[in-house]
Amino acid sequence: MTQQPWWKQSVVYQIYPKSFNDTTGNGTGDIQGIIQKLDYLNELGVDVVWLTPIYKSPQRDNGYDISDYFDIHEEYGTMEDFDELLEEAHKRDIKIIMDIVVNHTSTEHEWFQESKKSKDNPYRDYYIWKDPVDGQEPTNWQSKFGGNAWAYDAETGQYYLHLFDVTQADLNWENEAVRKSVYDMMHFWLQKGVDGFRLDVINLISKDQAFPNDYTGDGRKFYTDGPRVHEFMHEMNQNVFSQYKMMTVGEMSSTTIEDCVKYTHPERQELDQTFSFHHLKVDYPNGEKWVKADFDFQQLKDVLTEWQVGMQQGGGWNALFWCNHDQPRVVSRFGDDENYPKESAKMLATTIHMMRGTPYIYQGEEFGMTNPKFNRIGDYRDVESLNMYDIMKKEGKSEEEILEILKQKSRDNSRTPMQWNNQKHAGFTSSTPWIPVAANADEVNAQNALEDPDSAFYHYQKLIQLRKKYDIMTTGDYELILDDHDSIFSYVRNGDGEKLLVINNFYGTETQFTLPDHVDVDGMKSEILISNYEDSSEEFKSISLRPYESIVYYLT
Ligand code: TEU
Repeated sequence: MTQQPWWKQSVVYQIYPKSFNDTTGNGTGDIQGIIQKLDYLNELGVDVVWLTPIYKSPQRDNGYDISDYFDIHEEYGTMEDFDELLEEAHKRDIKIIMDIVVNHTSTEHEWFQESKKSKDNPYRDYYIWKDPVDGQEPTNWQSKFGGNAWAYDAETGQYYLHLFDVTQADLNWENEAVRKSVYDMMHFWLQKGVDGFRLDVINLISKDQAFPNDYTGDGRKFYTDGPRVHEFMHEMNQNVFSQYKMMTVGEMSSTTIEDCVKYTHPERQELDQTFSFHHLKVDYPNGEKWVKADFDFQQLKDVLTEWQVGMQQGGGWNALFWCNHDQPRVVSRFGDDENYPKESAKMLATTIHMMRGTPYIYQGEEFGMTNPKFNRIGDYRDVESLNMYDIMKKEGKSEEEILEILKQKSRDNSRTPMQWNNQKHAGFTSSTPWIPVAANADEVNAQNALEDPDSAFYHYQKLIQLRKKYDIMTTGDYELILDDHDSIFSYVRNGDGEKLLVINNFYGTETQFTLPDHVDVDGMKSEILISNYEDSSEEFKSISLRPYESIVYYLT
């Protein structure tokens, strides 16, 4: 086949170090814990590991609040541990990508400490400071974690912008010195030998310099894919990325297809891949996250399809994912973690891995970890969840109602400790973990999955192997079929004289699949590449699908 960039045929595994594996017995995961599990990742077959932030940080937002970009958070280990991890991973042909958080820093970062000292401090312009307007916040923009996005500093009489927590101050990307400092930091990690970056909320770095009030929304239209963002991304590419063999994936908050095509079109030299989140808002009625709601299946198909087709036509490249450390567990969200945990976990894996893009697996997803369903507010740790708890309390919601919402929506749903085995604390730690282990750890764990040839783990392993063998998984064009079927998500990947026919039943009831006439399969032979029932039908034109049944046919 035509030569593809290596990262198009790769599968990435996301590690949230805090919850992965604790070797020191302090209840928090660490770098040595990751090294211990590299053989496990090798068995799964992933090509790349993305580490969420391991830098020095006060941990208000679990490391997305960085106080020193050149040092390792002490609970995770030392720079020597990191160097060892890099070496051990590379020995096994596993690449490591770092999480780069440069929309903001912790207010404990030296730059901010200097910046807040006085209006004429050389670092003042590293951040976004504004005078009060009528004795109030400079704009009505809202923080993503709740409340106004400006915080007042009494000493200098100005406000600083924080789109996230009050301890996460936004950097001023208009300032060239900021950009230069960021590029220098990136070179430091790349020269160590890391293989790429995941760039946190990178589409929020360019703010509308008029700083207008937003009378119809929360302010995001004035900084999302902002005025100079593509210029900054190209500059970053020229100053840094283009000088290394590496991959880049940008996390894009509330973005558009048009912008993501721009970010990832090879000729524009910005980024390689983008994460977008619209398919994960199908259980946010009217865009509202903090309510309990079922997901809208038709919307899920429509949104994913729009992105598949739009990015393909524009020449861009998607990062494919269901789960990360900010999202609830997919088997609890779009599957059935009680009645069909295995079937639905595998079906969801197939649905996303067979699409056009680079798939990401979030730790524990590979053996079907579920939401923990915490019953007490005391079990939650996430700054966003705790802020929203207070806000919902003030709005007059009952404790019970709030807990039901958090059970479905909290970011902590994916942050509970990795369930390695059925020993105490799921084998994650020898002491009390920083956040409770989910109650189903005795059943749902890596060891059980490894011992069961029919587990989701081996299904993921197979999907990864198939990607290496069938180029059409990377190159085929995506076409949705049975567009408005109320329980089947089916699509075709079209290649040159070959096709993948992907059929997924998204519900726990039987349903009938009939291949539409317009799909031209005349004279084609079929072979089942992967399915989640032992005896799936060889005949693909008309199939009676069982609960959550998922089949992929290779047609030539
Ligand atoms: O998340 C960006 C982001 O906007 C979300 O996914 C966020 O969790 C959501 O809007 C809350 O409703 C990234 C990181 O992945 C997240 O963990 C950080 O908290 C955030 O940036 C700030 O660095």
